[in-house]
Amino acid sequence: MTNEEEALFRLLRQVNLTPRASQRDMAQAVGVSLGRFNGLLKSAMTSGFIQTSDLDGSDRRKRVAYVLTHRGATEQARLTDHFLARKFAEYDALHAELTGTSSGYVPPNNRTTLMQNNLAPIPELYVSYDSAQKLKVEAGDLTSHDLTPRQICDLELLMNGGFNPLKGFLSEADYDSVVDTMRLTTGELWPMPITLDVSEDFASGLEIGQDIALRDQEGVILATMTITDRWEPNKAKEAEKVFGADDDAHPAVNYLHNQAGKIYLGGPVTGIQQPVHYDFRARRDTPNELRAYFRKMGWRKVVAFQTRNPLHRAHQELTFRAAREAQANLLIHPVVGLTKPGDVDHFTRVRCYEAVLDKYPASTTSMSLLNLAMRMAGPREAVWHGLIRKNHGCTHFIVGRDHAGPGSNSAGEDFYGPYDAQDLFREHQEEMGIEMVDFKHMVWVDERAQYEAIDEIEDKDKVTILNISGTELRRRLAEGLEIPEWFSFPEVVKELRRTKPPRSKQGFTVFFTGFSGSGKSTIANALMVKLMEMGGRPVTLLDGDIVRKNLSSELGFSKEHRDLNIRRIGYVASEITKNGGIAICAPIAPYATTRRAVREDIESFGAFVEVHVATSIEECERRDRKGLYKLAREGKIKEFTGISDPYDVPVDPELRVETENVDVDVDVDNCAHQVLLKLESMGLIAAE
Ligand code: PPS
Repeated sequence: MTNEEEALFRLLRQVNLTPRASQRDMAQAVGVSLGRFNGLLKSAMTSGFIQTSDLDGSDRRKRVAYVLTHRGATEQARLTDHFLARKFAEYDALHAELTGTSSGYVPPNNRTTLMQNNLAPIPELYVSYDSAQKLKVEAGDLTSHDLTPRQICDLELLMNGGFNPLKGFLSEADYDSVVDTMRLTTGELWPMPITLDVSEDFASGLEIGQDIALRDQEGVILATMTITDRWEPNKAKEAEKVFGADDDAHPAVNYLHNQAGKIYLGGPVTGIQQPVHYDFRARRDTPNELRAYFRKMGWRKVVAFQTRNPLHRAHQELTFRAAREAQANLLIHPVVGLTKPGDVDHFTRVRCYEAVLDKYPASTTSMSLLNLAMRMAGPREAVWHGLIRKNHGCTHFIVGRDHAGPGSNSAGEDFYGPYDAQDLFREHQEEMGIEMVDFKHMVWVDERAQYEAIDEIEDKDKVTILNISGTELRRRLAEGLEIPEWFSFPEVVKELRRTKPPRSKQGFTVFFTGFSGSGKSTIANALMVKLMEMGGRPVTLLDGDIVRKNLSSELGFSKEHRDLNIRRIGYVASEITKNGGIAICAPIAPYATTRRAVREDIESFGAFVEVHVATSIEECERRDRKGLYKLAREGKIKEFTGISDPYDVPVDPELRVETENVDVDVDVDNCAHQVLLKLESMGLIAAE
């Protein structure tokens, strides 16, 4: 770092800290004469790092404040790295002089090649409180982008240094490089594209060089971003390279194709404030807060355990063992941002984690919540998780079998090999500066009443080895069956039972789909009455026609409007399901992707039972109960499903009710009964 750079660093830092101070005070704080200070200030303003703004009239003496521009904030972050590097080098030299050995400190700009000290602060993208107040007011006039839940998670980790060395959403060149080589254009390892996807409409109104405000879902401005890049990505290529296959069965690929906007924006981010979390505040830590905690506790080595599931006894055993083997402390670092659709909600999980935390020896273990949006990208995800944990001050990371695996692809095979994640991590761990700890498969040995690693048991044929798989646990919970004490802690089981009562007491959604006139409404009505007769749970019918009179009265039948209509029905059904009721939906719902999105929304709260009322278009037209088919044929109704608009036949519905050659009005009881039998076989209804 040259003297010029150091002076600029001190100036930017001071302006960020005390934007309202007088020039004299600032010059003193920077440690230069007023004349030199003026020179520095002028040059920083010419370079676009600092700008002035009028203060309100109440303060008569000081009429301007100096604030960092977005460029200035980025430059400050860059110089901070350089400055720290120099200080570390000086410290190291002093340490060596005093002790004859190196201190182990490694300058930040070398940290991808050597083990990094985990306790030093890392750069964040936030500006000072004063600058933030000002920026926030100015950002009110900027074009705004309302962040999606996933983008909020990404932004939080960008701003707090969790995604260090990223300084914003990836530029096109960095994106290409990350997708192709897992590296930024600087050569630094970074496996996951962190991109800001927006709609074509929004992107077309922007210019390169423009600043935009990034808002959360309530409209609070969290950051600003200078747009340096705007491009249309090749999503199929991204899917292949990053997730291993362009297959919608992968949750992140599905997100990429069906939820993410068409255009990506790239550029540096200036952080104004952290996203607000009302839940478990005391359990959320930024990387620097965790580093400070480890410093304070004297934890030099820390093993992180990533999880998106509740912890049971085997997890407690394996995590503690891993920490003992590495002679380190343990950080339980669960993801509470976005995980795999269908996972146990994070409120329940955190209550479970807190119960398990008491089972570790005092002061050996801590827990912190990570607001990460997972991608389930297996090997790349493991490396990404490792870098994030390194940024959070951890030195070791537990990687298990099939780490962050997304399940099966559309051919029913696993996306990744069971040890691909471990292999990729091992290949890069030295460069990453965080060491992998193997995940041992722990099983209960009944005779010895203890957990042991399966590959260490020598008398396997003489002892009784017990284990309960995740699927089996879910089955037992769903059916209200016993969960033995050797498997989990009573407090954990109690929590899980509290939020996941047996299926016959949970809410669920029956989603009928089929052509107009197929008999959906008739069967749905009969089913509603039968379920109401049984009692126990409130039942709501969201019939296509009725919804269109109330909830969606302003909508037509374009693809966009139909999607909106179905998403609304899905939203209401998910709320009903979440609150323990039964929602029966009966729209046409012609698009498979929309039905799938609704399924995902609902499955986080309860079962989604898709029923295809499979009456052919010819039969529906022959019946033409409402006279609409005739009008559609005459061209008097446009975009009519099956006549002049598409219908994606459900490929794999829970139930297909054949109503061809059946008079639904007469046979409705039988049709509704088929649905009841299906519900019974899924455990959703049961005799008291
Ligand atoms: S969608 O596609 O799911 O949003 O449709 P939905 O809300 O179920 O509405 C379908 C009912 O609206 C009447 N209708 C039409 N259907 C299909 N295409 C066009 N263009 C159209 N215009 C009006 C029709 O009566 C449907 O009622 P059902 O109960 O399905 O017979």
